[in-house]
Amino acid sequence: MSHTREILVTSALPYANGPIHLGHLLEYIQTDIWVRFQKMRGHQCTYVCADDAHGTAIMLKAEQQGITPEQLIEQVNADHQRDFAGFLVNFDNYHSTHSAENKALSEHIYKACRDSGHIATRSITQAYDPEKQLFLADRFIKGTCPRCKAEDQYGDNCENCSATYSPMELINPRSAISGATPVEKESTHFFFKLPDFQDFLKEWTRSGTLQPQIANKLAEWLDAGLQEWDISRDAPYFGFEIPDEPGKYFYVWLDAPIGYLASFKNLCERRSDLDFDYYWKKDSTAEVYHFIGKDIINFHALFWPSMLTCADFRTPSAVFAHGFVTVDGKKCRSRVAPSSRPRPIWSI
Ligand code: B3M
Ligand code: ZN
Repeated sequence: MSHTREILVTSALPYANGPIHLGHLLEYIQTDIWVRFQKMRGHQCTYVCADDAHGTAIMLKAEQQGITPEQLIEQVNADHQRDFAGFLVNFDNYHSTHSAENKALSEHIYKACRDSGHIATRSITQAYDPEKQLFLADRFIKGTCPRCKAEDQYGDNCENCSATYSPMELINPRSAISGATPVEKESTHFFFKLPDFQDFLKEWTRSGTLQPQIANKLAEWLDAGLQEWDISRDAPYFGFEIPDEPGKYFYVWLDAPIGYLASFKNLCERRSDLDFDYYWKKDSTAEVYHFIGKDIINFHALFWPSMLTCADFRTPSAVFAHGFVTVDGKKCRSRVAPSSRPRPIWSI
């Protein structure tokens, strides 16, 4: 069959630390309908996805269950694929970010950013769990709010009085993992120099790639000035080690969108009618669309096009952002709930 357009479509990659819920399904079913429509029109339309398999939450959950992270992500991948099949979400490929393709592509993109001068290195101070020997992200620290004295609040904001603070300002801060009192500790981190892409992004976000409401929201950030993005995490971490930097790992959000490329590459290896380089070369006439939730627009419309540009890949044709499923006006285990929202460690 002859086709007139070549279209690659993705949905956000679900975290490999829990089951698919209603909020996820909104997005996959929406994308699936769009893909089916394009296929029915006779276009070559390819829908890829993958599990987002890295990060501290996955490492800790595997530990709790007494299994390796590799075992955990394999089980969750099987569950996810079963549930998607049950809802007839028809991916052309479902892969994992913990894959050989993703490792190679992440290293390639990182090196392109580094070698063109867009990676900075500096020492930062963070909270550290001396018992567990682990740097603690804000959501893994709890204590009493310094303002209203509400107990059991997370490290970055108070759910009672909405105060925002740094975790070490909490009264009686403790690690949500071990209960130990965190100490401050320095380590070297790697940063992607997002401000270098300010002009490019001002142009790109207004070039028809985004819904106007989304472009307006991004314009607020772009006008306020962009910050460098911390792309590294210290061992122990479940992810890919940074090339030439032993003990340092890519932050999960660095290799997550690269998972779109990796899943497509994995498919291209078995499909002679699909050419990875043709789809992803600069100025390709193929089209690339990402369906995502509005909470992760910064990753897809700021960091992602900048990183792709650095590595001489094309940028997405458009990013389609949707809102949240609500029941009686409340987020119903919406897409951010199970993983990226602060939650106590015992219910991760
Ligand atoms: N796993 C978070 C989320 O589902 C993250 C998406 C990755 S998309 C590259 O909201
Ligand atoms: Zn408070």
